[in-house]
Amino acid sequence: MALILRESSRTFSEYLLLPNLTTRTCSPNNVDLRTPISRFKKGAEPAITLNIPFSSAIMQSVSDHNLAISLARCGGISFIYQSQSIENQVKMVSKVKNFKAGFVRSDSNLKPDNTLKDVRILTGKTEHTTIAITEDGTARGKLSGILTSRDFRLDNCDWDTSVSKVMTLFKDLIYARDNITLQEANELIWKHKLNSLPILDKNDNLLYLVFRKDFNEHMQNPNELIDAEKRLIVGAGINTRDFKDRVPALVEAGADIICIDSSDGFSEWQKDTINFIKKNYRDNLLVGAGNVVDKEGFDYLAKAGADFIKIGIGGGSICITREQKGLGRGQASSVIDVANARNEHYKKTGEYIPICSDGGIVHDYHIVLALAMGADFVMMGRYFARFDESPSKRLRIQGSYVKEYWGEGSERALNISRYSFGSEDRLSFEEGVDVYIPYAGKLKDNLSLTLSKMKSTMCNCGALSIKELQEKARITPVSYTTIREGAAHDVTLKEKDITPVS
Ligand code: MZP
Repeated sequence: MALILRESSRTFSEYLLLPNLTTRTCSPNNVDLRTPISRFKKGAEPAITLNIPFSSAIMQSVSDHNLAISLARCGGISFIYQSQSIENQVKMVSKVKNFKAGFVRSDSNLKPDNTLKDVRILTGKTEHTTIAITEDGTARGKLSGILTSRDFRLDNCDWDTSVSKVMTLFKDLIYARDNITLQEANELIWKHKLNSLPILDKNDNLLYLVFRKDFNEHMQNPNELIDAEKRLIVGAGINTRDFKDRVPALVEAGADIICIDSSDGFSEWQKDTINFIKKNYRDNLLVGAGNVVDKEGFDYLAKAGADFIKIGIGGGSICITREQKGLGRGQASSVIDVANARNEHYKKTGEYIPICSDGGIVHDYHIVLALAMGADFVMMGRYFARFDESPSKRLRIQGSYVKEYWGEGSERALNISRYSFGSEDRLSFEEGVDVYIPYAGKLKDNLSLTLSKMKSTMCNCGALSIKELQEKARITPVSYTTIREGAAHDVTLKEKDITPVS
């Protein structure tokens, strides 16, 4: 007969946190959300520490280079999706690694013999008023000059005048070379009262422009997650099939950490993949594995050598694995069980393996619960897919803006390597759905609201760090009526668009 667990499986919504003594030092400004993402020995430092405990899901509708750049600039990490060709994934990773905050590739470019009429057409399209004039009219051409709206009068000019007659000539420009830091570039901008500073290679080809107007924004990203060379940190998904080709290509592109993308990580294929990585790269390449939901799964992947372990089966907002296959476990129960196994492993071996709660975060407080239950960081799909920076389309449906979001197990994503076994080469049935979610605007704005709520909750729990939260938090299971009592009840909510009757 099957082994039947006594405890039923629970989700985050079935728990609440109890307040602890909030001391005077407990203010949100003092809360430190840094957290390890890779295996480390007692007393040592992990190779990568996140500045906020957030990672974005290995999904087509979530983690491309744009989202990865925005999230890393806020202190978290994206894992660029692997359900695409190696070549495309490598391009995305390279874009993140080559991104230089504040160094913008010029999107308005003309040749010296273009006319002011061409300028009018171009600025009408881009709405940008700084135009790089290069010999061949491309963003990477040899710089001939810069033209801005201050170089000619809109109300009194001959539209057939050639650009070369009015632009600031190259010989009169202040520019810098590629090895300049952002801070040095900004100092030059202020010193010479410039609006923009061209950055050139040694042959005077244009590489980037640094704009004065972006100065403040750069100063506002103190949490940026960067490597030793000050490049943004990025992760990448891999699978258990083409890893022998995909991993070297991702390493070459500069991926800082990789993660095996699978709906069920308790498998010999994961072990083989980790073995390959550890044999060829030793500890120079960090690899996460998963997903698992219990001690057995954790112990297997820990022994195989995973640097972090991801938890969750069936809890994702777009996931129908539990309906289709009757497989999975409530996310809270999974995290609690795996966290206990991780702590046991730490006690026994002195080796700490970070764990990630993946999927099923509905409310911001669920993140705090996941951390309090032992997770070191969370991975989210729906949360990030709502933002401008995610790769999916924004649409307007019945007057409201929505974004598209689809599961990796849906027909649309066709992520065969995540859902089928061995060398099976087709999806016989779907495990995910293709949906709309409410559009939410910019990643940075939403993230700062979530972080404020999390820090505030942590202060209520008397904790100034994730570690302290895990040591001090008291958590209670709740009944259905307690959950109902937690929302506004026995009142009539005012609808915002009701017009008062005078
Ligand atoms: P959520 O944040 O939208 O609730 O869940 C995102 C997580 O769901 C992903 O990180 C991944 O583990 C999982 N996922 C992605 N696609 C599917 C599917 O199609 C899925 N079933 O379960």
